Formats: sequence, structure tokens, C-alpha cells
Amino acid sequence: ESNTVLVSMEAGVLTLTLHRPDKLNAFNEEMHRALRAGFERAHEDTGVRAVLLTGAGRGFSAGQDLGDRDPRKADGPPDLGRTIEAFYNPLIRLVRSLEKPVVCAVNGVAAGAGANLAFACDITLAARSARFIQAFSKIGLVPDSGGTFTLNRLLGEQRAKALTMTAEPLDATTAAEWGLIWKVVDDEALMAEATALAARLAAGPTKGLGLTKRAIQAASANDLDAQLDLERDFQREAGSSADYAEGVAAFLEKRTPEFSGR
Ligand code: T3D
Repeated sequence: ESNTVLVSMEAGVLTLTLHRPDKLNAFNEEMHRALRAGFERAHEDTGVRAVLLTGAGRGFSAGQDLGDRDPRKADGPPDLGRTIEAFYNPLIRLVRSLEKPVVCAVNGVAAGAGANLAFACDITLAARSARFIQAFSKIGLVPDSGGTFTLNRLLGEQRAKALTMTAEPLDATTAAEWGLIWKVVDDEALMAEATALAARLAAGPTKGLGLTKRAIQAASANDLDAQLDLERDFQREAGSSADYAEGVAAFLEKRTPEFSGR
């Protein structure tokens, strides 16, 4: 068991806290493995109905730990394609393919893969003091962890290229105004608000929320006809869930629904 990611479970919310605070929660292989194990548990454990991802200390994540990439200690250039394939890509795929909501609370600076991980989550809140930095170009790399996909779709080419080529920090308020994240919260209120949101989602109709996530993610690759077909199929599936029956019954009985997640 690693202490590079703190794991806790309460009321259906699996909270994963990146925990290398002295390094602003930069990714080494141990933290990658621990975070992946957390998201794999979220996939497999039906008791998990939402995930809350955040960071310990003053940063969210500074991306790849560059201490592990010191060229002065290496024989030759590293194969970064291998580390992307082995670590960053599986992580982003696990987040995006999880049929449960992933809330992200960006408690401080998010740089490189740390920023793009935050943007890959379903509902991202950030502390007012947080900043997002596409740090890759400062060290001669290209954006990864889905950054070129996410930034391009959410911001368009001009803003995506300027942010990534200049590596200028983007403050949390602008990130929210541009639609990169859901909202900005006062620093001292961030964790309470993110925890409450994750708990609310975990008490929701998990099956329907998971299908909603899949439908919205599918939309960027579909035309309208394909998306309408997909909505039909997903609505058929949602309509056969126990939570749909409970939701309608509760409405008609003028009471609060009690969703089981099935
Ligand atoms: O390699 C592959 O597998 C390819 C994948 C790449 C994915 C990537 O994410 S590439 C991008 C890597 N990340 C960066 O380039 C960001 C580097 N960090 C920074 O630019 C700054 O630290 C920040 C802008 C994030 C924060 O600045 P500031 O002034 O608030 O803090 P600081 O003083 O720079 O950092 C505090 C400590 O954390 C410091 O250590 P010290 O001096 O107190 O012992 C610093 O060295 C350490 N730290 C911060 N980021 C990293 C790091 N150590 C290792 N790796 C880091 N990425």
C-alpha cells in the first residue's frame, strides 16, 4: 500500500488525494500505480458511486516528476512514448470510461499532466487561487494526458495553441469563464463544496449518470443522427433501471427518491 495517494470511502464517494506535497504532487511511478489502483477500484466496486480527486498541500499536481527525468543521470534520451503508453494514457482512459461521476477539486497549482488530468474529470472545481499551466513547452515537450483533445474542443485552436505554446498560467476564474472547469470556489470553501457535490452525485441514479457521461463524451465524435440514435439506446437502458422506476414513483408520491444506483 502506497501513501502517495490517500484513499478514503464515505457515503459512496471514493476520495483520492494525491499525496506528494513536497513535490506539489508531481507524478512518479509509485503515485501513478496508486492512482490507477484507485480508479480501478472505482470501476469494480459497486459501492463506489462517485469519485472525488484532489491534492494534498498547496498544489494539485505539478505533472511529471522531472527528478525522475534528469538527463545528466541517463545514458541517452528516455522513451517518453513508453511512459505515456504505460501510465498517463491508461489513467485518462480510466477517468473517462468510468461510468460514475468524477469530481475534481483543484486545490492549488495544476501544471503539465496535472492540469490536463483536472480537465479530463467530469466536474472540476478550483480554488480561486489555483492556476493551470501547460508547462510542457517550457521543457520542449508536447501536451499530453488528453490536453490537445480537451483544450482544442473546449477552447478552439487559438486559445489552445496560445496556452500550450506560451505556457502562460491561466487563473482559475478565467478557466471557469472559458469553460475549462465548472466553477471557482473560495479557497477555504473548496473542499466542503466539492465533497457535498460528490456526495450528492453518489446518492443519485448512478446508471443514468453513467450513461449521461458516456453520451456527452460520445457527442464530440458523432453527427446529430448518430447522437440521436445513441440517445434512444441509452434512454432505453435508463428506462429499465430500478432508479428510473423509483424516480417516477417518488415524483408521483411527492417524496424524495431513494436511488440505489441500479
Ligand atoms: O516524462 C514523461 O513521462 C512524459 C510526461 C510528461 C507529463 C508532464 O507533466 S511534463 C510537465 C512537467 N511539469 C512541469 O514542467 C512543471 C514544473 N514545475 C513548475 O513549473 C513549478 O513548480 C510550478 C509552476 C508547478 C509551481 O511553482 P511554485 O513556484 O509554486 O513552486 P516551486 O517552488 O517551483 O515547487 C515547489 C517544490 O516542488 C520544489 O522543490 P524544492 O525546491 O522545494 O525542493 C520543486 O522543485 C518541486 N516541483 C515542482 N514541480 C515539480 C517538482 N519536482 C519535480 N517535478 C516537478 N514537476
